[in-house]
Amino acid sequence: MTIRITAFERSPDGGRGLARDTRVRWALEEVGQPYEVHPVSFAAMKQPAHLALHPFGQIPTYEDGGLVLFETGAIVLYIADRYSGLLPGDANARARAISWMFAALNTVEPPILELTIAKLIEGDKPWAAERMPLVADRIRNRLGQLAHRLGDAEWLDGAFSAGDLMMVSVLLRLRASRILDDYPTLSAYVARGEARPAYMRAFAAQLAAFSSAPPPG
Ligand code: GTB
Repeated sequence: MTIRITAFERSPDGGRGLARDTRVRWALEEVGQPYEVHPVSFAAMKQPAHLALHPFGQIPTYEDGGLVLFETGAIVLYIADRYSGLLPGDANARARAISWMFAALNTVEPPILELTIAKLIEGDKPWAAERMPLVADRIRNRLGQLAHRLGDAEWLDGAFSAGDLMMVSVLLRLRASRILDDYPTLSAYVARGEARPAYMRAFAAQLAAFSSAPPPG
């Protein structure tokens, strides 16, 4: 049975690859596994059929035979564990790569999500402008620490791994804010991720799906 994932029928980002299905597509491309995509509308995501796959009514989900997964961290870890190409064979190196996956999701992504919330959801509040520098400072703090650890290395810990896949995916969301421009080594790191053929295939696939989707009704 072919692996099946869900993705936005029409992504609000206009096909810039920022929705979280892109990281799952990227992981599948890295390990060379074919997959099919089931597009879902915002309304369908909250219906029982989708809630049976994802308790929070979100995308992406992952189905393979009888296995149903949600949460991109769990999905990418499953893919990396099941197929070769995203985690090193050495047990310690493997554990370190998984640490970077968790760091991307639990330490670096939260302040970046705060920025999205501050802009898109709280932007019209009277205190929004006052809060924005605090939100940006939290991101800068993390980026400074990450840049320090990366140094001049190509990837976070030896060869490219699921840890880098997740970190690059998370950092990509900063592009529109230009904050990343102040961290040239991180910008170059993200560019290296985007230049990987597997990422380019994943990006093109989500863009094609967006282009061919019917206009929102
Ligand atoms: N922790 C979960 C995971 O990692 O899988 C989070 C999943 C999640 O947030 N899914 C979002 C969703 O389904 C899509 S990716 N949202 C609909 C809902 O909650 O009702 C988040 C996202 C959405 C849009 C953009 N964008 O347009 O730029 C970027 C990212």
